[in-house]
Amino acid sequence: MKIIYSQKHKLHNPSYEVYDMQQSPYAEVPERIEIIAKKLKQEKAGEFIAPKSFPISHIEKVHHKNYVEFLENKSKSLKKDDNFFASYFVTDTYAPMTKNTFIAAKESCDIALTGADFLKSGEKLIYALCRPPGHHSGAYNMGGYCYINNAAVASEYLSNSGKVAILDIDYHHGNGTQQMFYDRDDVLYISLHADPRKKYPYITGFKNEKGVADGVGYTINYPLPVDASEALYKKTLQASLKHVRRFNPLYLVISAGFDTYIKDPIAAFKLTVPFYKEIGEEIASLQLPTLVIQEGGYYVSDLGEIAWSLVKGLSSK
Ligand code: SP5
Ligand code: ZN
Repeated sequence: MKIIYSQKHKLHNPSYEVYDMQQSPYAEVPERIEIIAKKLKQEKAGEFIAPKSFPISHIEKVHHKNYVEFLENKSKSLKKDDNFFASYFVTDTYAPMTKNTFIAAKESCDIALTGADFLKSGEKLIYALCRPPGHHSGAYNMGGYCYINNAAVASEYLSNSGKVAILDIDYHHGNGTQQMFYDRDDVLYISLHADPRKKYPYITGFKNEKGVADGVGYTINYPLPVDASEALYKKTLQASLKHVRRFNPLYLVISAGFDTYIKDPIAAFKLTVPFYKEIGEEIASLQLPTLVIQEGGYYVSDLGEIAWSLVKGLSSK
């Protein structure tokens, strides 16, 4: 396995998020990636590789140019320690911008693209240690700790070689990713997530969202009870993998969120550390070249163990 990693994510470290006019500590902290990197290094899980820099044009295939320019220019115009909450090109109060937000988000996306390049050259398993995460960022918006949709940019890049399936196992629906591929039949988007009537992003991720035009049938949503058990999760995962098999993609992209963990502070699924190995084994049984993209997961001290458990499963075939 190759692990794509950079230190630059540390430059993005907002001081707070906002909910109902109340400030609370920012859950999406730099230690998240550091603890995963440390564990994977300790376990000799794979070779660590620094990202290459890709042209912005890759990003602008899924994000609108006006949005990307706003993100870059606004971010760079901020002063050190500013936390700026945009009022346009944004969907919620969970994505403050700071001076280095664009630099970190661009690097995070380069990590995903570097991983995608390795798949194109024949590697079978890549772990892209992306931070900030991406799946809530749409063509025109930041939101939910996300600024550039790493999984979507990488999938779009991979899709010029053949069909791509995206399996989103973050606790939250990947509204940005869904939107970007909603009318396409060459990129399958499947998501398992908490019931949006109760959990963020609240307005997308329902069963009846199945795609539009050519894309009908190529978006599949599995909303689950907010406190779903491992048994239910496993059954649902197996159902979703059947769709991946039938689609027969050239590449698989996993939006890997660890906020499905039983101790996650903002979520309530009941998944335990050993269960991530089972998730990995199920995914590995597809025998597809696989790019793992880091998304959420906020119980920081256990993220390394979770990632290592998943990797053991993914490496099992
Ligand atoms: C990538 C990812 O996992 N993004 C998740 C964004 C969801 N944010 C919702 C957080 C809700 C926390 N509620 C705080 C209430 C404080 N009183
Ligand atoms: Zn999440």
